[in-house]
Amino acid sequence: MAFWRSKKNDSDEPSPTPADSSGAAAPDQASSDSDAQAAGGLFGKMKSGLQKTRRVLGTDIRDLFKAEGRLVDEEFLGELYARLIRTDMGAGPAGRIRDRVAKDYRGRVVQLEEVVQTITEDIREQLKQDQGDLAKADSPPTVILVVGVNGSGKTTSIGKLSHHLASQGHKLVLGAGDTFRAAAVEQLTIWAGRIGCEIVTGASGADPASVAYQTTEKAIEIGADYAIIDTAGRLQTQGKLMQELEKIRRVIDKKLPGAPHEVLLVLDATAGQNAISQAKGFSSAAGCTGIILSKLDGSAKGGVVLPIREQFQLPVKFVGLGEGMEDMTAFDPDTFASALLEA
Ligand SMILES: Nc1nc2c(ncn2[C@@H]2O[C@H](COP(=O)(O)OP(=O)(O)O)[C@@H](O)[C@H]2O)c(=O)[nH]1
Ligand SMILES: [Mg+2]
Repeated sequence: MAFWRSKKNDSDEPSPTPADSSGAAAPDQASSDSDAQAAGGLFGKMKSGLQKTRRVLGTDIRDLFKAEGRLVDEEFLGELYARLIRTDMGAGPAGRIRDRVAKDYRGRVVQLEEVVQTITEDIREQLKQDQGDLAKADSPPTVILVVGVNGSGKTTSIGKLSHHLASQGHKLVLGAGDTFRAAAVEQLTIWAGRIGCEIVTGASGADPASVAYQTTEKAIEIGADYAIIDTAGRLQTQGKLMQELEKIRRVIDKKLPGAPHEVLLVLDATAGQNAISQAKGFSSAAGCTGIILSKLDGSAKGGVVLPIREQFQLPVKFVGLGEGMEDMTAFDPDTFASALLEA
């Protein structure tokens, strides 16, 4: 998938996380991950980021089994379903997994590993998606707009994405479009300083659309590869917010026809099923093209990615796995499903 994968060869170790205070770096990934998944750093990172969800799902499912295996009957299927539901994957996806296990094994005594493999495969299939890569304009700059409710992780995700793009040698401009909160402008300015890239800010309370316009203009002027624009997550009403996002998109397109090339919706994984209602509010009005699922590391509800994929015609492009600069990876269904269930 996207560029993160290209790093897999040079990192068997978890990447250093300079700004990370969460202590979430994978401590014990070295031994068991290495064989089937040569993804190395990425797989380890995903696995440790999913620790909380893994603890719920993996432990729960393992608890269903005794050493001699378990008969797959209605009781077992009911218990399995209840445990899947606890990861916030929702009734649809959990029901499909249960039905698949029923179809494959009903009336048989099975071992844990067989069932885990079936569940992993099913999750993988449910998550299959096209267009997981970050969009790229035919000619630079690629303009990326980042939307989502307050606190979902927009600014932090922009920081992480920018850090990655900059470390690949790309030239960037950030746009501090959340002009309603002075702290938001400061926060993005700190990221720009860390990364060493340009930032366009407006005065406090300035028109966010004009900041977006100027950011696009700046990117063209200095020959940047990417312009990444932050937005406010809350106005007086949801309708006003959507109108504003619409206006931001319009002025960007006016400056650079066809832009923004990507509108990324940031959803907070710790919100579990509530992330779905957030997505409903944004996805159509804001013209979203992809999702960043943030804070997977802090969530035991990582299963929520299944209903997100099920209900929105939007690919999950990145997942946030911590607060540090390096704590984001491209989303890859295979890696995700394996990391979720592998012991
Ligand atoms: N653990 C963890 N924290 C995150 C992640 N992404 C963002 N945060 C934290 O969530 C809080 C809100 O993030 P922020 O980027 O300011 O959200 P915004 O209001 O949408 O811009 C901050 O304390 C971030 O450090 C993540 O992937 N993992
Ligand atoms: Mg912000």
